[in-house]
Amino acid sequence: MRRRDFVLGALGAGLASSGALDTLVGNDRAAKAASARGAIPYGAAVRTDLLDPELDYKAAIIDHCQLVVGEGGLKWIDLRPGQDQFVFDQPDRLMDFADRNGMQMRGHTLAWYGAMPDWTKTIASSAEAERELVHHITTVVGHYQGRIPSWDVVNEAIAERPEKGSVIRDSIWQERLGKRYIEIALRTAADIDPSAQLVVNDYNIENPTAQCRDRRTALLNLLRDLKDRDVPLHAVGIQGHLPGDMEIDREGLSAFVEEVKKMQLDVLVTELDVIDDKLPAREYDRDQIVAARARDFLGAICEAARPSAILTWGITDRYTWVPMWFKREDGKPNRPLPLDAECRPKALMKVIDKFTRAAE
Ligand code: 9MR
Repeated sequence: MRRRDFVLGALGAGLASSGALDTLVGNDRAAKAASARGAIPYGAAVRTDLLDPELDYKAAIIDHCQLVVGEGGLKWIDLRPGQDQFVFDQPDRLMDFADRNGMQMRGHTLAWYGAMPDWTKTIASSAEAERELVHHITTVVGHYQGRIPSWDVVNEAIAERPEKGSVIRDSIWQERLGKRYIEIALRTAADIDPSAQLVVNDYNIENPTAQCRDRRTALLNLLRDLKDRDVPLHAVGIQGHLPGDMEIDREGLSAFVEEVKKMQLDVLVTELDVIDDKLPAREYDRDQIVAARARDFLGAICEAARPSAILTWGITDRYTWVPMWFKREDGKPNRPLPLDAECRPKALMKVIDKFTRAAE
């Protein structure tokens, strides 16, 4: 995939059994249907500090992406080393890079349980939590007002294993404010930048397991509740950290997206990669399975709706979070992303290309 003439405004608005012929035909149709309505912007999570020292990395981003998102930088731990500090250097540099190269930047993320600086543990009361959350979102969304068209406002709000009574994941926000924190975050972001696409972003909803099914149900209930109460919300982000050794629940995922569409919400793929620690050692075989998983995943989504963007969590296997949690036992490097460690396109890039490129 090469950089294409592209209307960036689009954002606002055989190895595995999955390689079976009928699946491929179905996915081809889904890819065509999605792309026939114009190209879908593609983007990747970026390690901003490496753009300058690693020229081939920088070139790969420029060459392939219409969107960027900081892999870090806008997380509380990066932005808020102290309670009175906001350190915008890194995201400002990424914004600059995006501007200079005709790309748009997504914002990740405003309210999450993870990557929180220690001082936030001292937030004691619900009033203090609300004050901090509102102050943070007002300042950060305000800093980029009109320049970040899409925000992951709330990240990973659904409990790992949702059970009756505890469907929302523990976090400082949930502990102090209950699930009201989600509404507070969305309303504040909408007040500060009414033009931004506000996204609730989550993962682990795509496999044929009871856990994924329960997580889909919990997420749909959350979205419905927010919509019923007119809380400003525009889209759901499906992260897509796909376990390479598991099938995609195509039916379950398509049905989920159908429901999202009925609520007049958009869908984005925000963090696609394929966790390959359990896949065969041979690179060719592994890359084919990785590509097939992504094809099933994107096919199931695109059959139900056209995503407003597709982003991978990183672009080259040289820089990926995957080995932090999913190192391979044979010591071989992970290959979860569209480009290999030398920034050469792999089978996964072809799949992404097929789903994102406008029909010629
Ligand atoms: O890839 C990110 C890694 O470099 C960070 O150390 C980690 C904590 O900030 O977050 C990783 O990104 C996560 C993203 O923010 C939310 N979804 C899951 C991603 C992978 O863990």
